[in-house]
Amino acid sequence: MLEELKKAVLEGEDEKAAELTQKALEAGIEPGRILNEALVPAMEIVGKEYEDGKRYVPEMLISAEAMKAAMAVLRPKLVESGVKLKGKVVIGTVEGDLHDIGKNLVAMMLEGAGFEVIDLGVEVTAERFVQAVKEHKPDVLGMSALLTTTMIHMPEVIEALKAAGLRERVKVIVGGAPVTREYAEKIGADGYAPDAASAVELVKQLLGVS
Ligand code: B12
Repeated sequence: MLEELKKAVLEGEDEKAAELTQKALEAGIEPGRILNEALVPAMEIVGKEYEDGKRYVPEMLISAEAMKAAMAVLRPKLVESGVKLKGKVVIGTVEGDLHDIGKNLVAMMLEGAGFEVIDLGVEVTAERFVQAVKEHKPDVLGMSALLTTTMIHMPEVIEALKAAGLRERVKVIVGGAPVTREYAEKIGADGYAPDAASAVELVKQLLGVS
């Protein structure tokens, strides 16, 4: 059943993925096993195939959607069963920016890798990012920007975290098409990743988990 679920995610069959997750739960398979033996490995393959140029963004998105459908069924059970997630990530697209396809992919791949993800959506102001860090106490804060006119809000968020005395409590990572590693360094972020698969690697590396 877990193999079948893995295949459904790989092939981007969202309804089937949700159904199989439900069946697996009904069959008494532990939620943690469903996550770690079907969903996470499927998303690892997706990430690898994307890195190797064997998959493109649309094919990655359909798998991410299937993963999301499965997670919707699994998440409450995971919480109940107290499975220890690898870490908590708050993510959002910065103020003035509506682009969320890449951010959603990053969020879904992180979830697929076993992290808890709190997605603040788009047009997130510095104030809301700071509020979310206070409220959720994440290990990592991720910001996405697709416009050269909105990426300038990233350093503002970092400054706002400093002003609130929260900067040391959270690792800040940034991404989005106009963002570069140099820019990330310049604004004092802890990391940058060019795509969703490497964002997962980056977060693992920053938190020292595998
Ligand atoms: C789709 C799209 C839109 C859609 C967005 C729909 C949505 N829900 O997201 C709509 C139509 C709404 C839109 C609107 C606009 N857009 Co637009 N849009 C695009 C387009 C075609 C694709 C973006 C995309 O989704 N790429 C696919 C994803 C998977 O890639 P990605 O976002 O880069 O994300 C990956 C990485 O960057 C990284 N990543 C992303 N976020 C994060 C975060 C972290 C923490 C990490 C580690 C990594 C990471 O991982 C992701 C996955 O691999 C781009 C062109 C392009 N080729 O980029 C223009 C583009 C970004 N848009 C552009 C513009 C100008 C606009 C508008 C201003 C147009 C207008 N005049 O109205 C508006 C602005 C609206 C606003 N206020 O935000 C310009 C930006 C120019 C610039 N340099 O600033 C671009 C580059 C097009 C162009 N060539 O002119 N757009």
